Amino acid sequence: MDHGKTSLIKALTSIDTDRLPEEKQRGMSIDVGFAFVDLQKINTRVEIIDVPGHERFLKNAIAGLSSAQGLILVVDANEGLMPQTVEHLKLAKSFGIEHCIVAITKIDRADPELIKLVKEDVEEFLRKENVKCFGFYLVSSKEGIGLEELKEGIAHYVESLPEPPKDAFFRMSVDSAFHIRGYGTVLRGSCMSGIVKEGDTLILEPLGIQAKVRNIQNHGNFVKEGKAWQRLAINLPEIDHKLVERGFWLVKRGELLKTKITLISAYGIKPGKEYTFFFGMRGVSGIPRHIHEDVYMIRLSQPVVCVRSDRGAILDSSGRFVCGYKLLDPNPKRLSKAFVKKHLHLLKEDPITYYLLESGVKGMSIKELSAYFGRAINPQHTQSVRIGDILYHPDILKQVKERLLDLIQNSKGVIKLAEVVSKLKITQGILGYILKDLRGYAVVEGYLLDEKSAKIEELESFKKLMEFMQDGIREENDLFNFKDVLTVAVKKGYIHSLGEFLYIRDDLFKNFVEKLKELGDTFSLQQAKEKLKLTRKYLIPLLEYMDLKGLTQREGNVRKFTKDV
Ligand SMILES: Nc1nc2c(ncn2[C@@H]2O[C@H](COP(=O)(O)OP(=O)(O)OP(=O)(O)O)[C@@H](O)[C@H]2O)c(=O)[nH]1
Ligand SMILES: [Mg+2]
Repeated sequence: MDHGKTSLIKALTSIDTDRLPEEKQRGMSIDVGFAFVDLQKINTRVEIIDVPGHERFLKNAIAGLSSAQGLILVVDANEGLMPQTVEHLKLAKSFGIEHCIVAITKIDRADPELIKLVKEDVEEFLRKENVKCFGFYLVSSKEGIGLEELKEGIAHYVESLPEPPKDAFFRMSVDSAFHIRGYGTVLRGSCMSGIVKEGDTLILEPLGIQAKVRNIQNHGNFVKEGKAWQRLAINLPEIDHKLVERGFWLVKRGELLKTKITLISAYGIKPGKEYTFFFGMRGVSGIPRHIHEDVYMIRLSQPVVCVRSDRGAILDSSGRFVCGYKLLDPNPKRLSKAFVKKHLHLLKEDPITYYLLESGVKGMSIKELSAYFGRAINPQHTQSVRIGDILYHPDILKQVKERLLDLIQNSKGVIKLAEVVSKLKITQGILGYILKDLRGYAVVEGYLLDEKSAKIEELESFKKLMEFMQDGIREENDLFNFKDVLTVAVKKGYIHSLGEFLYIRDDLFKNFVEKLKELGDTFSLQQAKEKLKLTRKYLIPLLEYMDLKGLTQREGNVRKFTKDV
């Protein structure tokens, strides 16, 4: 507090971020302020956020820090590190910033020895906090000392930071809304990820209000599109500005999810106590339930928009900073401690696999999985089985298959498919996938049969097939309607497949054999033809089938019976 943040931003950008009359009156920042500097050298506009130093306005400081990508730690050369400096750094860290540059201010009235000591102090503090420092700059906003060097330092710092991810969905953290005559409602905020264009349809969450983007500004200039890490003012005439609260989100329809239960990793919170969890600029109260080690399940009092790997600050009920959190699961589907504990390693190291396991037989659509991460997930980069647009964990499908086999065995080898679907709570898609390479089973009349053990005699189609075949040998073409039951009937010995696409009932076959036996031990083709009154088309395959079965043996022009049937 009072270390010269607002003065420094003004000296760097010519923008006074203390705009409120009360801020002027009291000579201190109360709310977060926004400025920018265009750094020609790196051809980049750098957004600069001023945060209030007074601890009473911690939530406003959080609003600023939550959307920052880097940090200029401002330390008064005469005062050195103060509790608020420490707290701001920890807050920034809780939002995932683990680097900074340091500006030591008011050097116009500090003695060089003191400056040296302060610098050493800060260095040690940053080392202890594991925060990488990109440089120290000694400045005086009053005298205009060191400002160019600081700008150079900022340019170098900004260039060292990663670019915003290109495939991330649009998400803006809204900090204020107002009405402008002739334009209507404008929502102002920080674009956290993605791109927004004129004409886009956006949703204001958590209210779920839809509105069309009329135009977009960045610091007073109209822009065709707004992108990650920019300050944006978006003209959305359809929204009533009075409904908007700080921390609301602007998103695109169907891309991100809204949730009230999350899994987080945090060190320093107590289960059962109430805390305020910051999701971007929005603080929502919630109660943690301890799961295992650093993992907690949080039930929030209001829905939030969040994605895997989001970070944020946690305050206690009296508004003091406690620690940061890292979001592990934006929408846990399995709330049992045992499940989370068992798969903790996956939850932390291989979240896609975890989410797929968690989704069980319901699986996850590609869209849903993408929402968990806030970016488009390519299903080919996941170890999953894709059925239609739904992804499943391979183990889940294996389990379903095992349970399916159990079901069939427990119901004497025959089970209705509809029953399988409802008992296992699976889709037709999964059933189809499993049946596709299930050997030794057949689907007949909507029943799934174990070809070995199933009793098929009661099936209507079996009865019809046997009736249809009572008069003699049949061709496969005529049996098309009985395809499924035919396979099982053949396997179970009710029907013989003679080859050449011909089929015969077992009793008729035996009958033919008996008749041929009446001809003696040997018989010729002609004798067989006359005895059985069959055309050559049917007779030859029948006799060859008998050879194949070992009933007869061909010797020149005659056949000999080898053994009794
Ligand atoms: N001598 C001197 N005074 C300065 C300098 N920078 C800021 N000040 C004075 O220090 C006081 C606090 O400056 P601010 O810029 O308001 O400090 P701040 O860090 O924004 O304070 P909070 O917003 O309350 O946290 C003001 O009276 C400034 O005039 C400087 O470089 N030299
Ligand atoms: Mg200030």
